[in-house]
Amino acid sequence: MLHATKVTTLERFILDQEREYPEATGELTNLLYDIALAAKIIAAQIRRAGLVQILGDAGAVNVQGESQQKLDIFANETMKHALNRTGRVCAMASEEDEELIPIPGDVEPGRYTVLFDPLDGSSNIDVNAAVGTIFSVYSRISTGGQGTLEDVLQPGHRQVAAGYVIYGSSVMMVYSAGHGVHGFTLEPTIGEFLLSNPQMQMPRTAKYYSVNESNFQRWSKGIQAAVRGFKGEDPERMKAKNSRYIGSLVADFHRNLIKGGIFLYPGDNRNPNGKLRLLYECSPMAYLAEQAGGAATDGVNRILELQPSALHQRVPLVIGCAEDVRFVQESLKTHGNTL
Ligand code: P6P
Repeated sequence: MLHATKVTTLERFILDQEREYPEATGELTNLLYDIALAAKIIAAQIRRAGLVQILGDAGAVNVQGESQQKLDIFANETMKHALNRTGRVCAMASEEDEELIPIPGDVEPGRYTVLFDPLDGSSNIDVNAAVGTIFSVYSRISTGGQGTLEDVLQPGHRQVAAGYVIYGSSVMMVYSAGHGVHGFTLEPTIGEFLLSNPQMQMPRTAKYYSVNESNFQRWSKGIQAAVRGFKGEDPERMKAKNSRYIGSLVADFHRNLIKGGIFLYPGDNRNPNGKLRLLYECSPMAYLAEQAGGAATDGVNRILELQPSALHQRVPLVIGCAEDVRFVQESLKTHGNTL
């Protein structure tokens, strides 16, 4: 039974945060609502996916050369329409759009840029596995008019907010604006995100390791040694961890955030920079990981310090409990990181 006095909506929580942290402005608050609205619309469409025959490839192919599911397109258009006429955004970037996304000419560009993967893990839709939306928010650098590449190609430590929505057994929005990580669960009967996981903290060590082991033969010796360590090759050094891999970054990250885990998408001798994109997958997840007491590297370097050079550039990712991220760094030092 819902009691208005007992629930904290996303709106009330953000307004309380705004009061507590004077540097937070109403604009960023409203931007997070805009994203929450898009999430509710996407969630509703995903729930209906099996019924309205929008499963299956839309025939188009995205900039990554991956076939676009109709829900990919829907989620992308929903995110763009929720943001582009608010006057809060000067430019956007999306996994589904090759170029920077401008703001309509009749709208005064705002002070933020938003980068997003509108439907990450979409290949899992047809098998009803969890998928997600990932978002990253920066303050613009350029001084007015349409946003430019300079406004989006920023290192992750300059993010003012980041988060994801996971469309799973329930729909959750997890975000940080620099003061901890907070999780909200969608209460569908009232269409509100309610605070369910305040101040989320990653456990100190990982219970799970999460990696696509079919790539094992193509990894560097250092990554191979680290994964053997996670499997308990040297129990004196590290007990064996459970293996869990959903193949959806948001779902794998969300489990690791709550239960404690380490996720790896390393480079290999076929794709030296791995598969995941720096700007709208690795940087926002790294921001959350650090805010929750975890860590994120490309194996060696802190993700949040990488200077992006292109919208869709890929980087290797090692993210999760800080102790285990350090273990991978040590393994690369000891065994080498050449592919
Ligand atoms: P693989 C989904 O396509 C995605 O971009 C991430 O969500 C996920 O972590 C990764 O790719 C899975 O890739 O090669 O293991 O199927």
